[in-house]
Amino acid sequence: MESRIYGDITPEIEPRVAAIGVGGAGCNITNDIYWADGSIDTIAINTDKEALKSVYADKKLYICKEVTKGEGTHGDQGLGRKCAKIHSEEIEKAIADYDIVFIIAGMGGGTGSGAASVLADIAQRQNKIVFSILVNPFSFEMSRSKIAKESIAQVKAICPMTVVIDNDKILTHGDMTMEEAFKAVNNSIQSFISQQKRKTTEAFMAQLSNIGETVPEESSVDLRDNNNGNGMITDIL
Ligand SMILES: Nc1nc2c(ncn2[C@@H]2O[C@H](COP(=O)(O)OP(=O)(O)OP(=O)(O)O)[C@@H](O)[C@H]2O)c(=O)[nH]1
Ligand SMILES: [Mg+2]
Repeated sequence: MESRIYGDITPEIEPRVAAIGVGGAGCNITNDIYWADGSIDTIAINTDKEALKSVYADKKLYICKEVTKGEGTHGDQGLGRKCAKIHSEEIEKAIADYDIVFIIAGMGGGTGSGAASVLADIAQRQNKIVFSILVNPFSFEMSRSKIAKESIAQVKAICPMTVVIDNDKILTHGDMTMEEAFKAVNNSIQSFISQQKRKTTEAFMAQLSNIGETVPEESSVDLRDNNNGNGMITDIL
């Protein structure tokens, strides 16, 4: 049986986890995580200066004063992508220290739609465990669905562990205002991330605890087992 020897690393080390919100929805959700779960670092990234000011996060990245003049992209995902690429070095530095990252973005606008795949690419290149949590706009936001569909496909092509949450789903839970609906979806995303963080950390620690021993190949933990077999995690609401 093939075996592997791991180096001399202390098994007590816990993985470092970050929730990275990009665009309005992504930053709103990381703001909620900032207040709810101190074990997850939060990074808020936006092209909209005022929106970025209004949220709390451990780190904030403003992308990009030269391009959007701080007003967001007004639905232009090409601009969102451009801004993320211009700031890719800053993004690389901001996320470098984490082992597990959750990229969170609302689809159908410009910033989250354009930047999410750039972020996923940077994180995958740094060999992290990367989850992407994407929010599909309400079906009544019709003009946004085409952009959303294209952007989701771009992220899925890069990040196998992508979760898509439909804002629409919450409408089946009864009458509520838009703000209440957003809050309900945001809460369920927040608790999904906490659960997923716990499961992935357990698998990470199990793998570390084998360090220094001879580990049979078959017993090594595949941290990517948390999906449903086809690379997608779905239906968290
Ligand atoms: N669940 C949830 N969805 C949101 C929230 N804010 C916006 N959305 C959804 O996300 C979609 C994208 O919106 P934003 O995230 O504001 O867009 P953006 O990425 O900032 O893009 P631009 O402002 O155009 O640069 C919207 O069409 C909404 O359906 C939120 O707080 N929670
Ligand atoms: Mg915005």
